[in-house]
Amino acid sequence: KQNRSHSVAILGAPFSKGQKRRGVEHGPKAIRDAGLVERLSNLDYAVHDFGDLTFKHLEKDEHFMHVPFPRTVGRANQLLSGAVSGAVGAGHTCIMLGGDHSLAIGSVEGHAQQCPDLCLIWVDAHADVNTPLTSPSGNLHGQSVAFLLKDLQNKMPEVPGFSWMKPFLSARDLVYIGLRDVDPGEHIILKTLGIQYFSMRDIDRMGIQRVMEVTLDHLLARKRRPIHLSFDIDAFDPSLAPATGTPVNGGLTYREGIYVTEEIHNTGLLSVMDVVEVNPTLGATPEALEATTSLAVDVIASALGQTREGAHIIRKSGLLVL
Ligand code: 6HN
Ligand code: MN
Ligand code: MN
Ligand code: MN
Repeated sequence: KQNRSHSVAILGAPFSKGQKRRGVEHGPKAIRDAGLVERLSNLDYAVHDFGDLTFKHLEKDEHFMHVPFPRTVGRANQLLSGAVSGAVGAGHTCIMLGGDHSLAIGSVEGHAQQCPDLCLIWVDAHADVNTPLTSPSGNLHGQSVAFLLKDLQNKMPEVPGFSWMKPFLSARDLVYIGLRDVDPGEHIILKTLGIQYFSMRDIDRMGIQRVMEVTLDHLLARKRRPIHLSFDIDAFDPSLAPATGTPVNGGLTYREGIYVTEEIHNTGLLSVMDVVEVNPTLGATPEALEATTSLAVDVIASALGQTREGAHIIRKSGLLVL
């Protein structure tokens, strides 16, 4: 069950133009500084840190409707898509460090180039499934899923910067966990497409154990297939992850969040994980920032097999050294 034969690729994506608050582009450095590589090396992975991608801000990038920086966001995601596809193609389990959540467009798209049958678990306070027409803010980090879903194709205008991709994901290949701030247009989409989601109310009602059972059954019962886990740090309660741009009260506890990643690890199917929306400039104190970044490292380590019960590796000889 332990998937330790795989090597892990870390891809930094210092990008913030999918929303209006600066600072989230420093997420990759902050998460690395919290000790990510060392923690994963301690789990006995070969860790390949590919460093940060270099994103260009395009000079001429007029709003599309009320959506800012469409070409800059589109281009960044095109670049990221290639990088994720390359890392997965080379046999790595890929950890993408954001950056804002618009980056999931390129991350999931690149993953799908290698694994067309992937399924997507979206852990977030938000559904990020607005279209440019339903979006109250215009921000592309609240629209990522709408770019991925085949089922929304005829509801999506042609956004400049995104002609390099086509939607490929079916609504039944997606499950949300942690929702508690869903816009009216998003709620219509969730309901009309019949998307499986677990709001914080559902977690209160069912418990996180049952939520994960139904989630994994929904996605994997017919066929075992690669999992893309897109983890927005704002899924956690703001008391645990304060350094983020759109905090919403009443989020996941530490134990609920870690249970989600433990269960995903136990499938042996995690293929790509995004960790996004860590904004180091929004930590009110150094402690608030440290809490957020060390939580990000904890969920990554847990998704890659760090256990709470402890573990041991049986060496060649098969003998335990006591
Ligand atoms: N995120 N639903 C709001 C919007 O602007 O569309 C918030 C989106 C937040 C996005 O946290 O990744
Ligand atoms: Mn999000
Ligand atoms: Mn969010
Ligand atoms: Mn809102």
